[in-house]
Amino acid sequence: SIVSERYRTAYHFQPPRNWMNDPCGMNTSGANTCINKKEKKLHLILPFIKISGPMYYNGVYHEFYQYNPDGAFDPNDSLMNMVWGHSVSTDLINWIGLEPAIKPDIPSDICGCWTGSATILFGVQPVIIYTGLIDRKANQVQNIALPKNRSDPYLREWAKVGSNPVIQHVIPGLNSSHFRDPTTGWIGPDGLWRIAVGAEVNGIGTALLYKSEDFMSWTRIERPLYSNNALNMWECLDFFAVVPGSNNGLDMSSEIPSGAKHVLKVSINSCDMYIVGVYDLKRDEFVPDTVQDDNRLWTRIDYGTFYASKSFFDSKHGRRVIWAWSNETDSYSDDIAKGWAGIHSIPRTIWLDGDGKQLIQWPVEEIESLRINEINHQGLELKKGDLFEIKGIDTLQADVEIDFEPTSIDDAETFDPSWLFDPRKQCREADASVHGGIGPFGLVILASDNMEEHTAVHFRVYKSEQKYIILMCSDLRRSSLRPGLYTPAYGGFFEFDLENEKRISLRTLIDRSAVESFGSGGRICITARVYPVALVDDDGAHMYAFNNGSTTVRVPQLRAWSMKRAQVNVMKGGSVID
Ligand code: DQQ
Repeated sequence: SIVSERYRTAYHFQPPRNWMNDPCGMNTSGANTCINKKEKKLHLILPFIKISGPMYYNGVYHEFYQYNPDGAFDPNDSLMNMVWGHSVSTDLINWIGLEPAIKPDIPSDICGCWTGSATILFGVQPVIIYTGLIDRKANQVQNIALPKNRSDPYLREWAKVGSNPVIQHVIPGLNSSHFRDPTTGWIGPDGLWRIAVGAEVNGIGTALLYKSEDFMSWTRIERPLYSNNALNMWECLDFFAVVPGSNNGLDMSSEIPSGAKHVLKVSINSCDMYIVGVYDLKRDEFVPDTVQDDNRLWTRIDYGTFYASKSFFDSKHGRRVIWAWSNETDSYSDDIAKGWAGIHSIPRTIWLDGDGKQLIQWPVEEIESLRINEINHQGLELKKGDLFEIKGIDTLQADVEIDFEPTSIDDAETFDPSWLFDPRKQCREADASVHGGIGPFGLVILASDNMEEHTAVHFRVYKSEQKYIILMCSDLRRSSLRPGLYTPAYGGFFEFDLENEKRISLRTLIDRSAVESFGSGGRICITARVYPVALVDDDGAHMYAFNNGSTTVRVPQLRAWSMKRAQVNVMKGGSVID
């Protein structure tokens, strides 16, 4: 229908139709690793695999994802038939859809193939480890699948090993319906593989740690990798190493340089949050730099609709890349009418800031290949109440980069630390229409002629003792006139060295129903889903830069582009694979 097509994104990842959720495991093949002693060992351990030298897939990215072949609804609700969709790409932007990689067809996954991860053992042997649902009570175990033919560059077919399930729940106090989402494996100094699995033990969320010599038979290490007082299980754990201040990614199974930090990412209560710390190799334990028991204060990967993220080391470019599921925020009946539900965020390079505390994310540079029709403004000045219309690009499919420079830092309002517990409340109360000292300033996008519909992405600067704290909001409350949508004002706070940095940057990727915003060079990210009527009616939508604070804001640079449509799971001739 016209509705489904207008809201369908043009350059975000999604299957041609039906429901999609978590990214399950992505990896580049083609790590040009030499055969070493360990690989010889692998040859002994996996005698059924002929190792014929370093495997070279020529930089093919594989994306696996939770997919419902039966419709645009969540099959987890009925605990039936979740499969692993599979697509391949050479640039993370254009994707070729393939047959699902794994489907429920053995006793240990008969009610669903849930989330898991891909690991490439020693650069040569791809392995999938995933959660299987063994019954309608959602009891969970972990299974393994291997590619049937490693010389197929697309690794189309996967075979489950005969020894499945490779991990079963035998731990006292474990809730076996909360035991899932194994991570990508990494090697410890003892040469053994490790994986972490999210679980609820005695009612507490925990990251269980397992080790293995051959990736097939696993023993649990008694002490968990990490646990705190979380009352729900952590879904979709991700564990990776980063060097503060360096945007070079690290392969968790290579030597980790001294000075590196580790990041534990957890998904809980619709939020992806992370803790930075060190991995104590002797105790095989993750030790956070600071313990924050109140998880409302944990830093989030993204403050919007962004869940179940997974990162991987991209050996083609030496970077770590993360992406996540962004679900629809329209209604169930809208999804059924559209025939599709769920997209993935634009893949982002992720690294740790020089301060060792804050992750930075930025859309992979390949996305810039879709930019056309650049427009460029320099030296604008936005006084209180100014609205500057950004014209000359496709406002429904755009990439906008804008820098804001307050002309004075004297008028910042005073920060109240209690706001940290609920930034969304602050975004509602101090919204784009509420005058401030420095800010609100930002973008108004997807706006109808009379502004009845619009989405505002903006900043407001506060002063807190010795430092400045900025609130970034993505306010959807007026994003659509349609009823039945989830339209919150998303928001988050970040610290900013206003005296020295001066410029506060905003990049927003608009892709029809997706709005992904990156504040301050990627220090804070907010992904949102919007469904304006203006978009459907083709009235066109307007885009503005605005300032509603008493301090004049200079815009030294504003660049914007229309974004071309990417080839996402589209076959030659325009038809789609399902
Ligand atoms: N969805 C999966 C689970 C995961 C959850 C099932 C997160 O494995 O824990 O599709 O969205």
